[in-house]
Amino acid sequence: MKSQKSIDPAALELLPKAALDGVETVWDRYEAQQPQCGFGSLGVCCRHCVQGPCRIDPFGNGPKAGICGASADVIVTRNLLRQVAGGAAAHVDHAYEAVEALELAAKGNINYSIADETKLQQIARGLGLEVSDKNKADLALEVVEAAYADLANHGSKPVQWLMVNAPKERIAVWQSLGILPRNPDREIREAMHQTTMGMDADPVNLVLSTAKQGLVDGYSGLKLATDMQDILFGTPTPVVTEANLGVLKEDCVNLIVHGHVPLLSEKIVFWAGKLQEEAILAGAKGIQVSGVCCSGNEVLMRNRIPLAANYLAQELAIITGAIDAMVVDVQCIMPSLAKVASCYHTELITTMPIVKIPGATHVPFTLEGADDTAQVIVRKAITAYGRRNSKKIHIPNYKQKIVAGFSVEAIVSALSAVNPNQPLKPLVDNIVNGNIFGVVATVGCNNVKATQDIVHVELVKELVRNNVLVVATGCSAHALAKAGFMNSEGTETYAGEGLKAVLTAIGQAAGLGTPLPPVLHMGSCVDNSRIGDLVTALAGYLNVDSASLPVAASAPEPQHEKALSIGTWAVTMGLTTHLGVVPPVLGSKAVTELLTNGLSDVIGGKFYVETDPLKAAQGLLEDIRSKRQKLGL
Ligand code: BF8
Ligand code: SF4
Repeated sequence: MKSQKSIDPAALELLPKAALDGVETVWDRYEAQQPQCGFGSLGVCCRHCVQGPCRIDPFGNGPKAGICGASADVIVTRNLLRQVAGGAAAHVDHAYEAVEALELAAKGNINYSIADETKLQQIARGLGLEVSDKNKADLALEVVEAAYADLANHGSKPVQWLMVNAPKERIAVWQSLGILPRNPDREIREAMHQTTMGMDADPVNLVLSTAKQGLVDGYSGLKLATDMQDILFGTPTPVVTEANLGVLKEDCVNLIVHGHVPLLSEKIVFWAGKLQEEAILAGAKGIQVSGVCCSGNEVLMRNRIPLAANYLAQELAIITGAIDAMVVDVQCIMPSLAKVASCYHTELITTMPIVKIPGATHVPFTLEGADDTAQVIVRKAITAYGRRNSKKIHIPNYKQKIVAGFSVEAIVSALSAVNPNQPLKPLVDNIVNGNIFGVVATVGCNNVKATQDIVHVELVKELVRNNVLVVATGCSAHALAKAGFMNSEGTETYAGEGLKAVLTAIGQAAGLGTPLPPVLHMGSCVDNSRIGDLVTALAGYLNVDSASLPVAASAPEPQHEKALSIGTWAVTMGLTTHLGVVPPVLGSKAVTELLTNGLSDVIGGKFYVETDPLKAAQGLLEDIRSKRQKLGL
């Protein structure tokens, strides 16, 4: 078992407080789970029918098949397909709600505006819609119609959001493999069908269907969600703020937004601004909103809201004793939060019909009543402030300055300062001349099986030292923000000479007066679509397949099914995709071999599993080196 729980100094400072306060954390429960089931860890346990559970003996002495005859290969791939479909379902559901919001906003039925008409027009044009002199509400409705058409497609036409956004060379590969998705809901349903008792027993076929779920995730989940959210709330531009629990303010009402969808958190941010006076009347200096997980990333990118904590520290945020209310929407919300909150004055507020936690206050969120709900929640935080127990408050004094908000549009705009006509040219030229060795996207979660943040930080340290430009999202972005990789000092401290020179030149040309940070924060986990857009743009500019670019992906500490589906999408894009925590597939040698090797001949990308961050960095550098060689660089 790993020795240290976290490398985050704020977390390390709060863990003894948790013990002192008698509060159980994720690390305690992890210990209580030891040893974790070997069958489950290897992926060779099946509960898909009531004859089971069945398990395969990994040592070959006991059963070699489930009661129905399913082999280890079949059980492992069926489980993987279900997990990836689960991740895709979460993202498609998220995207669907954003489409609904845009529809209601365009019809004037809810109090949300269409903030970014330029992005709306760009998306409409991409879909082949006529844009000229349509008012934005009408155009938005046409875009909404196109989005709904994907979700209601009963024919065999591929998902349009994929066809208009994915690299052409990739579409040809996916078509030849027969994995172009038709309708996201239908594909997810089909995956459940394909994996129920007595269905597919061909591991290769099951892996291909898993790849198809990756495409569902990438285009009908991530890309669709980001597109809708940018239209509604604006495309991010660079913002300067701070990260880590030191952003909490002892003399302010501290309100945390946690979860993933910005539909509510945007309103919370707005009303927290409006209701400052009420907080002052209650004796506070004001209201400090800060973010946990991806709701945090969303309001950071667009509203400069500071980041408080990533996934593994969500309980510790409450353990500071300084959180007056934590409002959650969907995904990555530990059910333990209610129990933790009950040890303090913190009001835990659930809002969504599919996320209720006994012990929390449920304030139902609807798009129609969003402003009222947000005010109720902000006022609950103000009221809770009056119940604080000063003896229980301890805010660790750790925070880092960060620059975030790097949408593709923001990156292109910074590069345009160097070359207005061909903004991608300076980036590509520097990749060609070796100043930038390659690009790695680090994404995904914390996982309690790894020391919190260590794989993100140690991997990225080594990559940027070797002149790799890193782009990050999700909890990886939080980890790197806290560790000081998202400010210009980070460039001085960590970047290799070539990378430093490029970041400095772009920073100067863009009028920032300082270098760009070595890690660009591109947003929440659905904003991995932005990374996909960047990769697609680079491939398009160079007129090569994205699989041949010196670009790789990494989920250093993945925990969620969503991280597996995002990783699968990255593999379908042709990228070598590192996982720093072993996924439950090792029970099948054949499947492991297929995922980590064989797949690359078929689809261009593959998974690369390595738990040691330094070795992983070497592996990714090697991968980039060989791609550079093949390009003649
Ligand atoms: O969607 S990185 S722990 S918060 S799943 Fe969850 Fe993983 Fe964090 Fe964001 Ni993404
Ligand atoms: Fe066992 Fe087969 Fe049923 Fe799975 S589907 S539980 S392997 S009998």
